[in-house]
Amino acid sequence: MRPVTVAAAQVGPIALETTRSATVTRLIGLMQRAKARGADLIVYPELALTTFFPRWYFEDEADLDRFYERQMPGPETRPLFEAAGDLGIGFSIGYAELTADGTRFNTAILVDTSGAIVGKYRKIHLPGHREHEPWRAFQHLEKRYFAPGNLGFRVFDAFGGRIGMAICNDRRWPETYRVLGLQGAEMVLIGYNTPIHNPPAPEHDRLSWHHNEIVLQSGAYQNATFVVGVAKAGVEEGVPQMGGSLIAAPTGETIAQAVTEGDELVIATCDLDLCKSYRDSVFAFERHREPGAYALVTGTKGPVTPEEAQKIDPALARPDD
Ligand code: ING
Repeated sequence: MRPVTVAAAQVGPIALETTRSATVTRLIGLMQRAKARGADLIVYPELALTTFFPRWYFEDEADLDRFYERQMPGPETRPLFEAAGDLGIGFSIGYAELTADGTRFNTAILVDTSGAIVGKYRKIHLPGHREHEPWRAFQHLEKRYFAPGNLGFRVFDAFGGRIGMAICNDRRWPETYRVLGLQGAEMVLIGYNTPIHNPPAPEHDRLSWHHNEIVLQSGAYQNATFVVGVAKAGVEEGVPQMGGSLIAAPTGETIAQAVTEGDELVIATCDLDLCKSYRDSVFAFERHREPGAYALVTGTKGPVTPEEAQKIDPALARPDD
């Protein structure tokens, strides 16, 4: 048995004018409650220190700087690290990162019970658009405000197991989980900010919770890992964002789930040894995968014609005699 008690700390709306220190105080409150309920690790959402600012177009880039962290921990976030060290609990948190060379990333870190940063991830799948699109009820300018992550999908040995991280839109792409699964991930932590309305495809809106659940469950099952999905939820600056935070087991089942759209702890004790039941049988990658048949998966970004596909994977041109 290798139990890890994890708390998905769903966070309700954060207003534009809310100060970082007020938000950090709120996050520490959730941390204290999680510890009191036996959590070893608390997982906060994507961009958990500020409002989800990609919903607005900022003409003057100088107006963006206020949303990014230059240091982690910095003066306003250090109390979170100190609280974690005092309580003896680890945490993961998403935030907007501004690097010394001026690059902007949508980032998440993993901090162990000693308060040391033991993992960092920069969001690779950036959804939305780059240019201001006034027709939209609200913007989703992640392609404008962040660079694609440059650290790959990594795993980190901590909390007695192997932890992976991803952020929001990453959870919709099976490649995310497979790259982590191929490194032996046993628990994948994924914070998200998901507007319920998607202006280019309003017909999807009613399915927001369904899509969230199937991608987290399938990522867990198909890669023999626990998956912890954590929302920034509620109506934030007029934009409804879904909750639906949940913990999925390697069985593919949801084992704990949020029932509100506000601050809520979703807690489960996860025995990481449960991963073995799937990792050593139906998803014994080394026995059952056939990478020779997957050339198109990394051979092209978008769809290709059958002729182009045959150039990438000659097997597709073989006579089916
Ligand atoms: N948010 C959304 C997500 O992938 C989105 C973007 C919204 C995609 C609605 C599809 C439908 O959950 C972020 N921040 O990636």
